[in-house]
Amino acid sequence: YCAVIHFITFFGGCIGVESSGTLLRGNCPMFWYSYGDRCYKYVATPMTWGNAELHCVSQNANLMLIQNFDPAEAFTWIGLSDAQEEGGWLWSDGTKVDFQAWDPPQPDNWDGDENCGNTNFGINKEWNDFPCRHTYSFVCKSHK
Ligand SMILES: [Ca+2]
Ligand SMILES: [Ca+2]
Repeated sequence: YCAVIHFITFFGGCIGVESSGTLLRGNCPMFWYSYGDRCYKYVATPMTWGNAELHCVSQNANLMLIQNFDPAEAFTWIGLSDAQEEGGWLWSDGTKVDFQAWDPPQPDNWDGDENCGNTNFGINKEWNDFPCRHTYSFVCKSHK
């Protein structure tokens, strides 16, 4: 969990650094940010959860897995879905869900129609389940 906080701090720093034109991108493609053994890209264009994941997959990536990541602190899709089995939350890259940060009483599957996860919800900027067809910004994550 600490690593997540460090990443947010790091990424915030990156944005400031990039505006001055000296960002070191490591081995990541242009417009991607390097952290550890991964590359990250923030996509401001709002898309449905499915289109967001497809956008990431088309670039050999997946939707971001972490809590609380967005320079604008707006609702942001994360790679979390229970579309396969109600209540059976999975990360889109196949990783086991061993850390969760739902904003209680979420996930509530409101109206039986909420199968995708977003972050920056509620006062603690945690997770909510929401209809997948809604469009939010998102972050892609890839291996180097
Ligand atoms: Ca659901
Ligand atoms: Ca919900």
